Amino acid sequence: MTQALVDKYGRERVVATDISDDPGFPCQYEKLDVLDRDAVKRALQKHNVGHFYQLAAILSATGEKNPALAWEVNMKGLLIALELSVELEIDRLFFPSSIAVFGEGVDKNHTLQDSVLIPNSVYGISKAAGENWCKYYHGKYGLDVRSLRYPGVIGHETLPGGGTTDYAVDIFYEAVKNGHYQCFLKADARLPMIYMDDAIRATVELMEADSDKIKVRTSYNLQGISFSPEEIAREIQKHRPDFTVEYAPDYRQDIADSWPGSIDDSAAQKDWGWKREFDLAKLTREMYVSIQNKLNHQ
Ligand code: AKB
Repeated sequence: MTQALVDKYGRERVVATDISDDPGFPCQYEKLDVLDRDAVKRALQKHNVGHFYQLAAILSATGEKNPALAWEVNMKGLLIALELSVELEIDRLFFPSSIAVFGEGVDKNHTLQDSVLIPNSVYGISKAAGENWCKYYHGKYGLDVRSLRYPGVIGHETLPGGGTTDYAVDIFYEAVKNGHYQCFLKADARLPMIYMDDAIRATVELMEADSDKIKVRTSYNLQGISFSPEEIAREIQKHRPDFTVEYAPDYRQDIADSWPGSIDDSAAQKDWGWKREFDLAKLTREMYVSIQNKLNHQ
């Protein structure tokens, strides 16, 4: 994400933050805890921030292990961002939501934009509440806050961090390294996913769109490609024919069972022109070859 923003705006106009020491961002850097309101305010003022991407979150699987922490980080982090955006008159704020907002009572295929939100995970509850906070701040204070319901995001640069869809990244590392993967979801657990490049492009396109085009102020459904572990394994076998997978579903299967298999993103297509570029074959090729190169050069 940071690299895409640097490519677009230049390194002197982008500031990345993290709770740890600078992991090597290609731009200006601030070490920052998103729950420290004063520190966030100082950083926003110091850099005169116009577009604020508040991406920090505890994901679904980690959230189930530590619900209080997930609620604290996901909700308090957002509320601080919303309050400061109004106070400092930030032009635009981005909030990452998720397919995890969906749970009971929805069609599992092509889940509609306006479907009921009854999530089963703490992560999903925090995202559903967060979306409504965004809509509230837009309505009450005119804050230009925008959001996407991300599917599982698959990329080769960053290692996954505590999500249910993480298997779809792990599987590539294990395929390249060992030719074998033990999957924590069932073979047929079909979920919506998206390749990192498409996810980043969607985010930047949403943030760049004219304000009058943004009709959804909760969060836009974003669909990339839906597949199951056995489908992606078959695709990986085109690159490594001896690749094998065994299935040992754990508590993450319950989370996956509560999520849709695909979501309908026609509102994003219509309102601001969203269109995905990566299908399963292209995603698999990019992931497999990039991880192979990365591991060969270590
Ligand atoms: C997760 O698995 O928790 C995330 C998500 C779908 O939001 N990747």
